Amino acid sequence: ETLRADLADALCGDQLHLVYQPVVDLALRRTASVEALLRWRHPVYGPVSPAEFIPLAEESSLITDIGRWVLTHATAAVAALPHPDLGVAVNVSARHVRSGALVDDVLAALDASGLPASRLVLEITESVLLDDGHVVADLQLLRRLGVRIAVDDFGTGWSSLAYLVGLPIDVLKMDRQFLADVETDPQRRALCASVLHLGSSLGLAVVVEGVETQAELQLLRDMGHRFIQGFLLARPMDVVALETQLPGIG
Ligand code: G
Ligand code: G
Ligand code: MN
Ligand code: NA
Repeated sequence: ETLRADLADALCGDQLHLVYQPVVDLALRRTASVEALLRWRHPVYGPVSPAEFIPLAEESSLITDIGRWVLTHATAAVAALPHPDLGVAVNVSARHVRSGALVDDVLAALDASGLPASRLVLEITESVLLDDGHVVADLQLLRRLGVRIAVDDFGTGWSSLAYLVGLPIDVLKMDRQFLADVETDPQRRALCASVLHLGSSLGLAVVVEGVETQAELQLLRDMGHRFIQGFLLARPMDVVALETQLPGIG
């Protein structure tokens, strides 16, 4: 496909950039971290969504090059901000984790940027954790260095919940589908509360994704919930806005 060939060019040129969406800590009333989200301005087609081009990149080792680019740029951008405690989360594709290159790529990005490992979060999807081989060992190594591991889109995949226990993870990002109808449907609300409870009782931080309405926010507050991300609080923003427009900080 032509789009895939164009993507290789995009990496060399200046067509890729990152935007950053705040994750807000309701207890401390401030932004705890930002999630780096990749954007591609195609010279002919204009903006192309990562939902479209990441799967193309995943068909080849191009995804590893892209992942390395994102790690390098996101850590450098956040290290340069006047916010010494702000974390940054980077989405890592399954293929990049499985390639075996992730540990070296993360260490290189931390080294080049000077960002402390404790400020970096790697977002992986739950299926990656079911792998045999080096994946779990690599994630364990990164965690020992202080990097945090988050399970993205939690609850949309797979399998049993039992896999959560004993795996090298720190954060659950609850998929926004768990917010559907929580305001009106007591069963949906109970399901959402159960997921939050499960995470916290396992000692994990839980981030609720996709908070769009004041009613959802109030419900989460009433449940005593702490970390949220969503258009209601902040849209993904460019690196310049990060300096001055973070909820509770800028
Ligand atoms: O930001 P947006 O909603 O357009 O993202 C769409 C999808 O693309 C999401 O699943 C998101 O996790 C993924 N995505 C965004 N940025 C990156 C990235 O830098 N690397 C990877 N692997 N996926 C990304
Ligand atoms: O798969 P992942 O969780 O990485 O995807 C993150 C994507 O979710 C980002 O591309 C971001 O644009 C999108 N997103 C963030 N907040 C909201 C929200 O409140 N509503 C919706 N519909 N999408 C959101
Ligand atoms: Mn994510
Ligand atoms: Na997600």
